[in-house]
Amino acid sequence: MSMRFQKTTVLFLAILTLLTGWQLAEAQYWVYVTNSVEGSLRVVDSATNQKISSLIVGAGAFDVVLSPDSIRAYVLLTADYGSGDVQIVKTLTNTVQSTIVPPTPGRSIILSPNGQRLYVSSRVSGGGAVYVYDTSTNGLVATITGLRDTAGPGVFLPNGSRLYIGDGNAHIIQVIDPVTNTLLGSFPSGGVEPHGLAVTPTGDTLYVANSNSSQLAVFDSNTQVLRTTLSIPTANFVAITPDGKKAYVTSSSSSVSVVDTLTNTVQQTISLGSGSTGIAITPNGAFAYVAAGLGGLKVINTAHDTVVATVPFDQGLDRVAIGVALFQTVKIDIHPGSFPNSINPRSNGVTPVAILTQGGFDARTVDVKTVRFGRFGTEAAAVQSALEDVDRDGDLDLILYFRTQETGIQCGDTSAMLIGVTLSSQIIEGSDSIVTVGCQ
Ligand SMILES: [Ca+2]
Ligand SMILES: [Ca+2]
Repeated sequence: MSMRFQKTTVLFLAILTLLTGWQLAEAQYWVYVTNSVEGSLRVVDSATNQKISSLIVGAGAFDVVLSPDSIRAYVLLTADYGSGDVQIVKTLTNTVQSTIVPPTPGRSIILSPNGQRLYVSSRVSGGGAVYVYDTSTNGLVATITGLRDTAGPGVFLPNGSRLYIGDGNAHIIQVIDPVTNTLLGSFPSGGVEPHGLAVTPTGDTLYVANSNSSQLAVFDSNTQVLRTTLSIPTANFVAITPDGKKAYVTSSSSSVSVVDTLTNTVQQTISLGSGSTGIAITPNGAFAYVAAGLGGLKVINTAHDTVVATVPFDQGLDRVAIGVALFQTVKIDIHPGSFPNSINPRSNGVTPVAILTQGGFDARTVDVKTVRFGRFGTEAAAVQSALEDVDRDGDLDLILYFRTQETGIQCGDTSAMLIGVTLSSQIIEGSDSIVTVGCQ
């Protein structure tokens, strides 16, 4: 077992333990983007719009959905470019945990709102099928048959009572009962080649992007009656703000259309300079993240509908999903002010570690009794602490002292970790390099 794996596993367990009894502050999000050519799942921190990690999950990495607790990401290696399998990624450790291999290759994935069922749509001889998996066991629990042809992207009603899946060849939306896992019927998609689907948070309205006829169709989601259609060039995907007031529609042309969901009219078009596919909106409604092909990941501020940032990528992006960041990375300094950070694992003394106030993080907000420091960030509790301006930049930092014998640090270790919780229940994590001495 590698050191890195041990560390991440222990960190994961430690944070799961910390999660019990603490509510997470929802200030920071992680934005997941896929790239089918590179076969990667990349993570961007919404607080800084910087790339924080990358994981190769396999060729054809396409659809990405997150579990409601943000602990797992499901990535489909779409049958068009890859194996059609689903990779299950543990988000805290950024590792592939397991793989679902559907009986026939997957073409889209949809997670039930409670996260308990994963639906994998597929093409089978003579039609389409949807495989239903129990996410606690990753076992196949049902196969829904009788679909017309290509089972395309889908969406659940927020209460989980219906699943709609588009069929881009027959131009229909198929209606599935997720309780009995049976196909109830279908209705015309309101245009040609339905692609992205979205439902308002109240569950009243279903939006269908018909890409080939450049139409956004608006349905009453309960009666499936077509209310109206809007003209949107090569409409691709739709995302709706958490307050239900606006729908953002991506397009193979170079703009995103903003639809007022009350009047169902296009309020604004935002120019991106390149075509766009996947889109997701942060849970607080503040930003829309758009996969804009080779133009990178575009960040739209939803208050004034302008592009406020671009995260560049070497390869074109395909899909976007957004989850709550499970911890915030903070800057720590072992042996403040000195470098390298020498630690003698046999010492009976204490090791000072500073948590620095910087980049919008205030070290005074750390709940000292929750902090642990050592090999995995789970070991030593502080025996003493103080607020001091350790780095002399004019603000107070937190300095903590740990008994070196309690840190679990071993000869040859090259880094140590600190994990804690703030008074507002945000989990923080920081690491710094070390050099072990006195080991001969
Ligand atoms: Ca230092
Ligand atoms: Ca300071």
